[in-house]
Amino acid sequence: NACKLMAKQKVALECLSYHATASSEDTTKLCQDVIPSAETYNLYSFKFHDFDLSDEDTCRATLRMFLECNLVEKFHIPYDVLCRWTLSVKKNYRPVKYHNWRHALNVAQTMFAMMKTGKMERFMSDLEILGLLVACLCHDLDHRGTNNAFQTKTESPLAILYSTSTMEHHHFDQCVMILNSESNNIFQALSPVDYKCVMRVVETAILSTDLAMYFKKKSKFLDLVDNGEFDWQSPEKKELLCGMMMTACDVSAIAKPWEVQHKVAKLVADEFFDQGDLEKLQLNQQPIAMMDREKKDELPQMQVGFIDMICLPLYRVLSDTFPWIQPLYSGTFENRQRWQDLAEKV
Ligand code: 5BB
Ligand code: ZN
Repeated sequence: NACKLMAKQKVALECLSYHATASSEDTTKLCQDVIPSAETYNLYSFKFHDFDLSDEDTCRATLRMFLECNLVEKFHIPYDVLCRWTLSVKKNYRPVKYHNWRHALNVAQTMFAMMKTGKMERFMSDLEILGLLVACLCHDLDHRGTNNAFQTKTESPLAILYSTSTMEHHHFDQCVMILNSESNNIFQALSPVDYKCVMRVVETAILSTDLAMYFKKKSKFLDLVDNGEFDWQSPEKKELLCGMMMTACDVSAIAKPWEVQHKVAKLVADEFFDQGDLEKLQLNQQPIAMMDREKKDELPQMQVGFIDMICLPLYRVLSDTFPWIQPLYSGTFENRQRWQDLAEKV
C-alpha cells in the first residue's frame, strides 16, 4: 500500500508537469465559432476520417456531435464549459503517432454514426449516449504510445498503481481529473443520481477498451445473442452491449475505405515500432514481430490476423443483431481482401 501511494505520487507529479487546461483565448474563440453542419464533416457516415480537418475543425466536429444529439440542451451543459472541456481533453492527448486526439475523435465519431445511422440510439437512454460519447473522447487520454505489457515490463509507476488494465485505469483517471475542475465539468448541472450514473457508464466503457476485457465480454455477449436476446435493458446486458460497442468503435479504422485504412495502419505500425525501439534500447529485449521494424514485411499478414481474430467476429455478431451497422462489417471484409492480396505478394 505504501508502494501504491508512492506510485500515485509519482504519476501525479508526472501528470502535473504535463497536465494542461484549455487557455481562455482558445475557449473564447471556439465559443464564438459558428459550428458547421454534421454534413460538412460527414459525421453520419461510417467513412468519416479526419485527414482534411484542422485542429480547430476537430473541436468544432466534436461540438457538432453533442449538439446533434441535443445533449447540450437536455443536460444543461453550459456552452463555454463544453468548449473548454473539449479543448482540455484535446490538450491532454500526447503527440504520439496513433493513440492521439485524432484517434479519440474518430472513435467518438464511429459511436455517433452507430447511434444515428446505425440506429442504436433506440436502445440507449440520453444519459448513456452522453456517457458513451464522453468515454470515446476520453478513452485513451495521456496515452504514451506504449501498451500495458510495456508498463509492466518497465515497472512504471502506472503499472504499480494498476496491475491489470493499467493504461485504461489511467485514461479514466485523466478523464475524472479534467471533470474535477469546475470550469471543465460538463456534468455540473446533473442531479447527484444522474452524475453517479453517467460516471459509471464512462468508467465501464473506458475500462472495456482493454482488449483483455473484450475477450471476456465477447463470450458472454455471444451466449445472449445465441439465445435470441433482443431486450438489452437490464444493467448487465447494457454493460456488455456498451463494452462491445466501445471495442467496435476503437478498432473502426479497420472498416474505413482502403486509402484511409492503409494510412492509419501505417500510423499504428509506426507507434508499435517506436515501442519496439524502446524495448531494444531501454530493456535490451527483442521486441515481438509486431513491434519490430525489421519485420515490416509481415504487416499485411498481421492485419489479416487482426481482422480474422478480432474485427470480423466482432462486427459479424454486432451486425447480425443490429443490421444497420453492417457497413462496419463489409468495410472490414473488403480491407481483408486488400491486405490478403498484399500478403501474398511478399
Ligand atoms: C492484437 C492483440 N495484441 C495483444 C497482440 C497483437 N494482436 S494482432 O495480432 O491482432 C495485431 C493487431 C497485430 C498487428 C497489428 O497492427 C500492425 C500495424 C494489429 C492492429 N491493432 N492493427 C490495427 O490496425 C489496429 Br487499429 C490495432 C489496434 C491497436 C490498438 C489495440 C487496442 C485494441 C483495443 C480493443
Ligand atoms: Zn483507442
